[in-house]
Amino acid sequence: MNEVSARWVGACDWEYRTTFQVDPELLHEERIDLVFEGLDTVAKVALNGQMVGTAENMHVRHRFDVRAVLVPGENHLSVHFGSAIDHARSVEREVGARPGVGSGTNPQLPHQMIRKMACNFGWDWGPQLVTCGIWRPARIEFWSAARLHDVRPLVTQADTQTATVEVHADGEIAAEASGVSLRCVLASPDGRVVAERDDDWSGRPGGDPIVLTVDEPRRWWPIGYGDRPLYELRVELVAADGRVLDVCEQKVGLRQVRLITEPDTRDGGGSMVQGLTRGESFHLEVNGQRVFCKGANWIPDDCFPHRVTPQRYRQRIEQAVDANMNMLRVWGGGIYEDHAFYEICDELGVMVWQDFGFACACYAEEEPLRSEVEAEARDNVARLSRHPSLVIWNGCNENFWAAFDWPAFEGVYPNGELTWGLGYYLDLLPRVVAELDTSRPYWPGSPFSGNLDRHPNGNEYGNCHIWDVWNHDGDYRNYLGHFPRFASEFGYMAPPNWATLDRAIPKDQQHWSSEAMTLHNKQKDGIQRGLERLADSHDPPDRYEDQWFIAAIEQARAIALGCEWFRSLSPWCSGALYWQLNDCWPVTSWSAIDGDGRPKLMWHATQRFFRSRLLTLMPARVTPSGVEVERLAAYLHNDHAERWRGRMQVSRMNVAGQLLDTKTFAVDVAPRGVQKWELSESWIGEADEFLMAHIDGEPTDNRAWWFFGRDRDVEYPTPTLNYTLEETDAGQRLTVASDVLVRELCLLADRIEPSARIDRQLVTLLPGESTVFHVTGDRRLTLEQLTAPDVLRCVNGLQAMVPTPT
Ligand code: BMA
Repeated sequence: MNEVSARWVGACDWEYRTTFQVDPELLHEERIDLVFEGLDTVAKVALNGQMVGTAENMHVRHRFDVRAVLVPGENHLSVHFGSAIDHARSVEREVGARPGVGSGTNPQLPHQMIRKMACNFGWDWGPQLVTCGIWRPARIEFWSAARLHDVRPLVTQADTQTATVEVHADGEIAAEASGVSLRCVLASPDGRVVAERDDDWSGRPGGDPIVLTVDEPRRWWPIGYGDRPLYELRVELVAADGRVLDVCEQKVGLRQVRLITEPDTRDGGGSMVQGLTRGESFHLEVNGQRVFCKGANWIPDDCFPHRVTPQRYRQRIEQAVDANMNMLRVWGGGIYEDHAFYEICDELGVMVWQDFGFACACYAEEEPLRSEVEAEARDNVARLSRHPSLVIWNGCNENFWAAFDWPAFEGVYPNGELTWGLGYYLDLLPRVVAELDTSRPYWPGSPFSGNLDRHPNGNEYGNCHIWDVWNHDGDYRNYLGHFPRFASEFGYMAPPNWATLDRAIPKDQQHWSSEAMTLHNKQKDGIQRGLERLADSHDPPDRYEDQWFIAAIEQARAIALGCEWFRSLSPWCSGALYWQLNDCWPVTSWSAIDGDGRPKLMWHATQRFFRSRLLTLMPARVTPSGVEVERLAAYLHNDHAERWRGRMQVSRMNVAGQLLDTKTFAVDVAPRGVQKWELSESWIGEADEFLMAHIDGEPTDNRAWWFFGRDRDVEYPTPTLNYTLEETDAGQRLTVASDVLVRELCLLADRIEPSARIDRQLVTLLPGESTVFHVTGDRRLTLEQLTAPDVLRCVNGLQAMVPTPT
């Protein structure tokens, strides 16, 4: 409950003070700047009692001239922060109140009236902890003649023969310095100079770039499509007398990105799924190669973002890569992340979809906000344009959709009188991108359908967010009623892992709707909705342990179904980014990784459904009603550059273990292709039946399953499990064998040891099969601990809720 007791912090003004010494020698430099990489947010900066600057935007860098104020010896710096809440309210009075949502169960605050990370005011997964302070590094720069500010190496073209890098160097000339020139040297990843040029330099943004041409470039590719060679760019400012005045070194990835939006020339746009009509493509192409974007949405990884170190970014992004993702969408209600985030993405080949900072609200286009918005767009486009991983700029999160038809936004569009941000998304932001960054596309919104004549969240055009499944329709099989061109959000809630709950929620409050659990579930009606979802397929149990397990399993199944279906729609669909990868604190949310960095069961499911070679059983055609499936088909997804050949076996069985039918097919999937085998209607089975498909030579993890019944209606057999525990150099191996079908076996070892990590979860075994769990952590666990009732669990036995392993 600490969130509530800390809320007063955001309502106060704060002052930060420090004293520092200056070496008199340094005062010989012509210019002295006090530089803040980030001030959060409404600040007045004074040096030695004199005001040197003000700030009202968390998302921009600030530079204040302190030449006249700085003294040799002792100096006193103070930064006074006004309450961000008061500031937002006063701007609201000035420009007029506007609708905004997002804060979930937190008290509603006008987050859109200040340029500060919106979710700091609380979100439907985040606490309301309105921060204030110096959140990124600060320093004093002493310099003479000229300095570099941002270097934007824009890769405007990259094919197999040549790549073009336009080096734009923005900076400043101190006084009368003339004859300053710019020298650019580009070296290949193995250190060979491949391009080099000198030119005059005006220091002004918008000046002519230095154009470097690289022959036979080694191109940067997203993970799964090729390597990620990074070239080294060195840019020097050189004075007339040959002195080097400033240097900037950066890594450059040579790649070309395009967003292809073209009308379909045939029904379904080439998809194997029947029943699709026509619309317009929406896909990203990197180096001329179409990519299917597999990933999730990224939110600030901590409610106090300064705590997110490069190591933590790496851990989180590696978790995304280990789950076979190739894209993260940095969502607009958070922050423009640190370079470290994008550098790791550059290195690992994770494409970044970057939103501008607008989410779920109407944004005034008048002053004092307008200039801040422009400054912020310019600053961040200039700062981040060097990263090859950043493949698309996006105007806003859900603001078109909200203006079109969200109840709280009634009267905003088309005939409303107040501005709501349209001019930002369709004019200001694309203008800034066109001026400063010609190396990647811009798209006005997520979702957006290409023009204002169409609903922004349709299936046939642009990208879409699918929220009616979790929020309204219930049964997650309704994902099958959607056929997006690019699904940039869809989510299903589940609680955090046990060790995370234990840290944050007292034991006696670990139940579905205790006071603490309610505070740690921020969706309006989230508690109730979660219970309704539990009831979709089960008779909800009383014990929280059982509710927890069902919620975690259902989240994994729901998002697996959505992602496998959207992949099956390819090439009609070209992206599945679920909501959301991470959390910023311990909370019941839609995340795959909880607030303490522990993967949920859904993360383990992600490893399978985002595999580059995936076998899945899905409907043969679009089912507008969602749940009713008339025919199934096996789809093989081959995201490799080589063909996928083999023999596929599809079997119809019942949960008692009887084989009812089986078929084999010769498989030959084209590189980067999808192949489909339709099964006859007679393969639609009874509630206690299921289909299983497998390809010779593929690991058993890559089997596809389709269970016809809801758990409530299926009598899974009671397993007699056999266990063996072995010690290994890395940790422990638990082998589990079963005599009967076991559905979704999980080892929830963090219940007994918070540091425990398990390599796999959700393992379905046929009668007579076994599986091995690798356990690592700070402590060895006993067989008894690992096989205790709430630790080793499966779906069998859920009806009775009596754990039955022997
Ligand atoms: C969408 C997102 C977020 C939100 C999520 C869950 O609206 O863009 O704003 O957290 O759904 O409701």
